Amino acid sequence: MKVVYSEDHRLHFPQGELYGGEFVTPFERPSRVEYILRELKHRKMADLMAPAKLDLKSLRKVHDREFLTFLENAWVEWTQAGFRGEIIPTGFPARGMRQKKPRHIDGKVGYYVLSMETCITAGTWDAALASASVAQTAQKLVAAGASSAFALCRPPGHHAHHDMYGGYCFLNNAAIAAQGFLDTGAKRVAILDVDFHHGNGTQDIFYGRDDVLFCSLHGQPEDAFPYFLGYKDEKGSGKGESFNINYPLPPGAKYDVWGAALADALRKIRRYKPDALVVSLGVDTFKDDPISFFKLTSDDFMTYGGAIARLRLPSLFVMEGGYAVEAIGINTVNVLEGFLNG
Ligand code: SP5
Ligand code: ZN
Repeated sequence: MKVVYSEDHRLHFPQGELYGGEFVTPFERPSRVEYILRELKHRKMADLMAPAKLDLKSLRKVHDREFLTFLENAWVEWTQAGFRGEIIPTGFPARGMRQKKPRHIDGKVGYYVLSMETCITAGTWDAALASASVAQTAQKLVAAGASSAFALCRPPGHHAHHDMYGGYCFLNNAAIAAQGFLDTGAKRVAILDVDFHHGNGTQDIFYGRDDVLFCSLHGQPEDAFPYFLGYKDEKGSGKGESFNINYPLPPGAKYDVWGAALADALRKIRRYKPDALVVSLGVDTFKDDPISFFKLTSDDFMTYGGAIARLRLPSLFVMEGGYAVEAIGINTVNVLEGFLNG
């Protein structure tokens, strides 16, 4: 399988993540990618390729122009304001307050962020651009006729809205790829989000549209990040009505429960008759993941890779989460191998 990868992911590595009132080493760390690469090489599945320069067209269809400008300039504005730490805001446009973008950078960050664990650093913008270009290059390989490709993206993307970042995500790589398929001739694209967390950003971006079917399996929002989106009754709006499908699942869910939800999602995707499939591939559904509560085993990842393959669709896998780092390579590559054998 073609694997698109850029070393520039290393430009993004915050010193800290706010977790339980402490600053800890971020769960979303550069070594994640190294474990995946090592396992791909070990199984002789690392047909590596560097990304081409990002074509901004699909990016601008998915993200707000002012939001992109904010991300690009945030670090300079933050340091010019005299701040010495990594970028974490202190105030937010909470319920009942005005949703207007302030002038001061601290306020602007509060306006554009959706969760405070995600720091911006000097290298974040370049790493996010590289990650988006990885997704876009892999998408073009599939659009040009490859039956599948793996975009080894870091930082991840599925929590990034049209105009918000957070949940370790800045640019929505899967959404950029889906838009890329539409821009290169596809009529309909399905996105299957199997990361433990709800793909709130992807949902937001395509909520009013019928040319992208979005299906997400995730920890139910009553108990799991991102907490404020991901309920079953979020079905899309306007002509997007019924093209957004959420499968919120309870703590402790094993493959019997998770796999049944997947089977339902695969049926809906088949019925939609998409021209291409984008898989938001997070392996934080693993039983030993440090921040999640599903109980999938390493074998389960192989099993569901095979189930996805039986859709027989041109398929792009886009890396999202997964924080049990010693197992992240095995679990991720199990999905890809299950797919190739499926
Ligand atoms: C891409 C991705 O997987 N982003 C995840 C972002 C999660 N950030 C907040 C984590 C809060 C975890 N709280 C869990 C308590 C577990 N004991
Ligand atoms: Zn996740």
